Amino acid sequence: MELDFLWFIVAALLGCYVFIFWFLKGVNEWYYAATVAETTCRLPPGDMRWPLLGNMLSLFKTLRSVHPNSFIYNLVSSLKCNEKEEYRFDPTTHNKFKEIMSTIPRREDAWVFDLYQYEGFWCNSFQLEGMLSAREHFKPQPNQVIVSSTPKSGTTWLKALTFAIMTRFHVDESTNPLLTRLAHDCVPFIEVNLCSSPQKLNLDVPLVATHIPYTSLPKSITNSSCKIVYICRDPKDAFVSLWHFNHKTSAKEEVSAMEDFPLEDALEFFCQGLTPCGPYWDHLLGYWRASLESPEMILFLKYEDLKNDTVFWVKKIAQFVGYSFSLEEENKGVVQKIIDLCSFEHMSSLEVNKSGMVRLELGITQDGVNTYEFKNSAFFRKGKVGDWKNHLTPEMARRLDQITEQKLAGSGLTLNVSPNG
Ligand code: PAP
Repeated sequence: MELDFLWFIVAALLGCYVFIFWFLKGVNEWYYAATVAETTCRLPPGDMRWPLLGNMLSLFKTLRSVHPNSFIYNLVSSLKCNEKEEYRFDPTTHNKFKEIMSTIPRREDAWVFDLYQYEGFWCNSFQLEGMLSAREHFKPQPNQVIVSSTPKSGTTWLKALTFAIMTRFHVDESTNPLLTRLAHDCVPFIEVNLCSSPQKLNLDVPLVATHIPYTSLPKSITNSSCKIVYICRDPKDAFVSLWHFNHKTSAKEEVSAMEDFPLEDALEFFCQGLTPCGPYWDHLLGYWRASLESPEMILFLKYEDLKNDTVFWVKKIAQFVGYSFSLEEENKGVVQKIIDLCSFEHMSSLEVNKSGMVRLELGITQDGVNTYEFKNSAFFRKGKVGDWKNHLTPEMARRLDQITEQKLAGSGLTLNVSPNG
C-alpha cells in the first residue's frame, strides 16, 4: 500500500513536471512566433501576443500550431503582409541562417558588428540573414534598378542621385522625400532594411540598393535584366571613411571607440580583407568583371569621377537606367538642380540628416526584436576626395596602394588612386 502511494506521488510529480515543461516551452514558442509575426507583418507590438494571453485556453490550443515552421504561422504572415518586400524574417531562411552561422568563421574583435565569412566575403550577421532572404524572395520589378557598392564608397550619394533622377516626374523640388528622409530610407538595401525603414514610400520607383558581392547576389537579379549601377572609391579614402563611421556608430563614446580601435589596427584588418563586405578589392573585381561581360547591365562608376564631372556622370546614370534627360529638361537646368539637391553640402545640412536616427533591426531573439540605433549624420563626414592624407602616414598609404596594384593587376581596372605624398 505504501509502495503504491509512493509510486503515485512519483508519477504525479513526473506528470506535473512534463506538463509544466511543455506548457512553458509552448508559451515560449508562441511568444517567439508572435514576435516574428508582428515584426514581419509590422503589427503594433502586442497585437499578436497580448490579446491571446487573456484567453489561456485558446492560447494553449494555438501555441503548438503557430511555431515559425507551421502552416498557420505562414498563413498569418501571408495574409497580413501585403508588401512584397517584407521577407526578411522568413522562418525557413531563419533556420537555414542559424545553421550556417554555427559553422562559418567568425571575427569578434574588429568593427562594431562581428564579422562572419560566407562565400569568400565577410559580413555582419544581419546582412547574412538578409542576403539569404533576398536570395529566396527578392523579385525584381520590371525595369528594376539596383545601386550597388562596397561600404563607404559613395552609396548614400549615389542612392540620392539615382532616386532624384528616377522620381523627378513624380515629385517636385519642394516635396522631394530626400528633403525629409535619409537617402537610405528612400532607397532600401535588399539585404538590410527593407524591414527596418520606418515607413514605406508609396512612390512606385523600381529602385533598391545592395552591398552584396556580385557572386553572392540573388539569381533573380543576375539572371534578369536588372540594371546595376556600381560605385567604388580609392581604398585609402574608403578605409578612412569606414574607420570614422565605425566610431560614430559605436555604442561607446566616439573618442574612446577610436582609442579602443586605433587606425593602425583597423588598417591591418582592412589589408587582410576583414571589413564588412570585404575583401574590399574582391568586391570591386566581382562587379568589374561582370560589367565587362555585360556592360549593358552594369555601369561601373568611381566616386572621384562623379566628383570631378558630376554633370557628365549624372546624365550617364540617367541614360543607363532608362530615365534620360530631355533637351528641354537640360535647358531648364533639371540636371543641375538634381546635383544641387544631392550635393554633400546640401544633404548634410538637412535637419533629417543632422538629427535623424537610423534604427536597424538586427534580428529576432527570444526576447523580441534586436535593434541598433545611430545618427543619420554618421553617413555625412567630409565628402571629399583625398581626405586620407589627413589620417594615413605615407607608409600606410603605400601599403594600401601596393595591395590595390597587386589585386587589380591584369583585370584592366584602374582606380583613381590619389598620389602618395
Ligand atoms: P554606406 O556604404 O555605409 O552607405 P557611403 O555613403 O558609401 O556609406 O559612404 C559615406 C561616405 O560618403 C562619407 O565619406 P567620408 O567619410 O570620406 O566623408 C560621406 O561623407 C560621403 N558622402 C555622403 N553623402 C555624400 C554626398 N552627397 N556627396 C559626396 N559624398 C558623400
